[in-house]
Amino acid sequence: MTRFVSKISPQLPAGCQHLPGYFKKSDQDLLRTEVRMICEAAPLFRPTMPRSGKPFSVEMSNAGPLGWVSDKSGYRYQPLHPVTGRPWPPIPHALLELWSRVVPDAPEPEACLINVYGKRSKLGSHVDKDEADLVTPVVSVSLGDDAVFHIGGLRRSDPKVRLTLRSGDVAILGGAARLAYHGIDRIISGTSTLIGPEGGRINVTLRRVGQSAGFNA
Ligand code: MD3
Ligand code: FE
Repeated sequence: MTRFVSKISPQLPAGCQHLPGYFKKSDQDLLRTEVRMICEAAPLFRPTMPRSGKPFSVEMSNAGPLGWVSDKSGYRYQPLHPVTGRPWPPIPHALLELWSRVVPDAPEPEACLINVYGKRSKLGSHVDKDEADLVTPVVSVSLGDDAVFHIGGLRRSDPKVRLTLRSGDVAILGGAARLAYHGIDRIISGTSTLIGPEGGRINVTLRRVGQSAGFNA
């Protein structure tokens, strides 16, 4: 007698959409170049944790009217680079076009956060809640090495699903998933040379911040 042992295929939470291979290689090359140009105008900085001052393992920069920063006094969005004091460069056209295609009804993004991961970088489980607008989806683009991403529910203790984000993938985080705990467990080094011979990963997120960019210590 045959027993049907069905393997439960991991279901993404409602509102979380993964679009594998959205960008072809030539688009990925263009986006990597755009990110390099942003980082020349707005150099990468290493954020630190509020209170503890512990440095992140990820380096960051931003484009757009507002950029996300974190230091001992808290997480916030601000119009000026924390080191150079200059405004952030504009969001590249290719990313504004992505936004208008995948979230056509949303108002334009105000922040484009660039996360740069080395082989050992990770991003602990967190909720993105520094925006006044917690309804408009967040749109993410992955470039370079594969990453193991996890997403759970509204509570840190909720069960998590894991998926691999690969170069060229887009993720749209809206609906209930907008306030879900998520993070990057690890980078799978040696899976891409898009960023350079040493590998590495870049993630770009487009966000609506909304009025009264909050101050959340
Ligand atoms: C789920 N970045 O910058 S992108 C972040 O790969 C962040 O660098 C990760 O989490 C990265 O805050 C994950 C996918 C992502 C982005 C925003 C989300 C997932 C999200 C917001 C709400 C829920
Ligand atoms: Fe996040």
